[in-house]
Amino acid sequence: MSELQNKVNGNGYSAESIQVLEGLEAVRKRPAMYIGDISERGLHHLVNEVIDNSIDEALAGYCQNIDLLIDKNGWITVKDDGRGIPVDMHEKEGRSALEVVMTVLHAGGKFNKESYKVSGGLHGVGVSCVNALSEYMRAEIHRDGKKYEQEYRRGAPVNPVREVGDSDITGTIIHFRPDPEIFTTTEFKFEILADRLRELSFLNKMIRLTIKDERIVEENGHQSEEVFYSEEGLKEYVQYVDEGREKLIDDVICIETEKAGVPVEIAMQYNTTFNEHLHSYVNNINTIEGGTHLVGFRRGLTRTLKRYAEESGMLAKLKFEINGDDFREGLTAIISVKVQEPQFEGQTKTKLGNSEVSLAVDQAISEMLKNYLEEHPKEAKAIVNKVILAATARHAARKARELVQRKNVLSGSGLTGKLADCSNNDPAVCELFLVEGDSAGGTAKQGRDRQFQAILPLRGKILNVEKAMQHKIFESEEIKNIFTALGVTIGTEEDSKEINLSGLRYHKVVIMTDADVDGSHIATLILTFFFRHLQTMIDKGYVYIATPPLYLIKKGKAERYCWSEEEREAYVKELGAGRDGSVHIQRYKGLGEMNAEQLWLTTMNPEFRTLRQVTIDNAAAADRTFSMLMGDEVAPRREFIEKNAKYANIDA
Ligand code: 0RA
Repeated sequence: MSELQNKVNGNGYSAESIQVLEGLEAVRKRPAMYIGDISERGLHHLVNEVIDNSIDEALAGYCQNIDLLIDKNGWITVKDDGRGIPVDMHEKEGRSALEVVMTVLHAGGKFNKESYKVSGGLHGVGVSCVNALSEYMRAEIHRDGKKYEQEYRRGAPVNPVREVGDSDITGTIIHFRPDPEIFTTTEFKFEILADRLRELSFLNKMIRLTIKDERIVEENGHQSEEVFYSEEGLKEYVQYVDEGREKLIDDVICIETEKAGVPVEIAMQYNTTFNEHLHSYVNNINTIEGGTHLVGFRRGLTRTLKRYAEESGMLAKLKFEINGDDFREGLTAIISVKVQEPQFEGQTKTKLGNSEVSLAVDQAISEMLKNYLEEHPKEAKAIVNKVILAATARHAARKARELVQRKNVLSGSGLTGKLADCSNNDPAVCELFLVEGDSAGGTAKQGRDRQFQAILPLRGKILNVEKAMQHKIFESEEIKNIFTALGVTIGTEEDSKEINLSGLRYHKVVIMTDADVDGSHIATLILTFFFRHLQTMIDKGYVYIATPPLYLIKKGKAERYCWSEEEREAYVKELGAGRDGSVHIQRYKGLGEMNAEQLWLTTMNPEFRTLRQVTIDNAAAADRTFSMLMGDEVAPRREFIEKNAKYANIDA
């Protein structure tokens, strides 16, 4: 009999509740099936799951404040001022409604039928799942002038729901400690949680969300308290994401409506950049793979703008076709829909499949845009001009691209002399190192395992793609080299941004730069390039950052590499500095200071190296970060860099 069941029986619980707990036992056996994974991402998912319940209460109109606390032990408390989870007897189950919500899989939604439950985590698993994966949980309910409480261990109630005092407030307080037996890490990151709250505050206007971190953090500049509140929702979200970009028109175009029973909210704005930035949500979940709502948005936008442009006569002189991409160049838009029974598809289950949503969004955007264009002729003209510019640039880009691809065909594999390729040709095991500078590139070529590691040296600062037009990107020697080495082609006749990964030759691409300011700038430029043009490679987990050591410490025959100041101090102490013989500390400022053997040993050898996988936790936040770091506007960039010493929001 399992530990879980033992505990329950010890408390005299019935056979029925054991059945229920078998459900939670399943969650503990296969946690990844319920929360995605058991690493940092899954861990933070627990918090999202709990907060989503409070958001539902807020969307139902009963809750205005949600407070998240990371206490000094690193444990979580989520408090809301809603009605409080009901504690009365649940007739069918024969126990408190609270206990049912906390211990029965998927009970939360079913149990309150009239509630319009649209929020709910990625997997929509409910708070009972969080309970199952917590070594300890406590629910505190304020309701009907009383305070009630129940505690749980690994999902099993420790006691029945009990009244513990009087109360003059209402609400729900959930405290939990994730189970270290389940998770590979139980350390919560302030930034990840704060980003999610910010996102939720924009997606659900007029709810006050706060976060407070009581842990002692040594780093400077760490903010331990933030409040998120958005009066205007998506409109402010667009302004937030686009803060670092120059506006084409002043207005954010917005709509909040319901079409065919589907609530639709859209906010969009044109800026002077050359990329499109669409972020879409279904029931507060970021649909990174898109889906029917995005299809409807694109279709409605293209049709409405095209009709306006044609009727205005502005396209008369244009010698080539305008395509869908052209209408979205420099467009930032956030689309949020609420769907009663969402069907999520795709690799990461973040692609909306419900066909009825496409028409709803299409109608919403068409109506909003048609009105806007009619009422704002000056702005409408600026938008159409931007579309024409985009079409013209696309034409130029195609010519440049064709030239590159033709050249590749002529020179056989098309690989430049710079690439030192590996001998294996199974992409699954092959690695491409993008190395800063020819000199470090040379060292890496000597040090590598040529069987599966390829080296492409890059000259200093590559093109800042954030500021460049499409055709410039294909004219850049370094970027052409990266595309060619990867074996990735981009753009077809119909879709100039389609990425074709079928020829991809490496499933690990490792960015290897010096561990100094210049090096991290170069790494950021390369990351920006991947984020803007090859994001699917990041999504698939193919992009990594190498971590060369900062120090080599020697004393007599003993030597050790160190990756941080703390490590260095500890080792110097361990060697007993100053007692006998001297300790020699070498600081590596660049890759070039290591010889081939050292570089292999510390940074390239899979047995000893640490690669940091680049992931995107929050696409809209990353979008903003890249535009802040690499965009045109200087003031927000300076402010951003001052606030975030490193890459704050890029979880690299
Ligand atoms: C079911 C019914 C009612 C409220 C809730 C659930 C509820 C759940 C959560 C979870 C976190 N915070 C929450 N707040 C409320 C309504 C009961 C009534 O009619 O008063």
